[in-house]
Amino acid sequence: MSQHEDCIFCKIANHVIESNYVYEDDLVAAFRDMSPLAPTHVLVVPKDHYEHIADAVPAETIAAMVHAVDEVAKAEGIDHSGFRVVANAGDDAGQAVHHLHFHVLGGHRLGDDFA
Ligand code: DGP
Repeated sequence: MSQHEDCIFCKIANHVIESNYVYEDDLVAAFRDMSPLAPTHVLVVPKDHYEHIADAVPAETIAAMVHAVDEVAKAEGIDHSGFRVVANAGDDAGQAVHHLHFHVLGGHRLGDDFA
């Protein structure tokens, strides 16, 4: 396991700081975004630190993140109504937290933008 000392998502995913968790397994944690843009706005985060989706993320970790999206959608009751998954990477995408995360958004009719 490799975490970065100053990374907020490393701390939340590994329970150094507690959050509002929706799902967790050995590789990933999912918790509610602190500034929700939709009725469901959950972040799926690996426990190891990667900058973004193009940071040589192991296939096993990507698979765990996709599985977590499925679990979150079911737990939130949005698996049939629909949802959106967003992964910002780098400055032009406006990535604010430089630890890989999927936004899972749903619970109302999503617009053409992010949420
Ligand atoms: P992005 O722009 O893709 O890097 O989005 C980062 C998201 O993370 C943003 O929607 C707000 C959320 N966020 C930032 N810090 C925290 C935190 O400490 N706790 C929680 N729950 N969410 C956070």
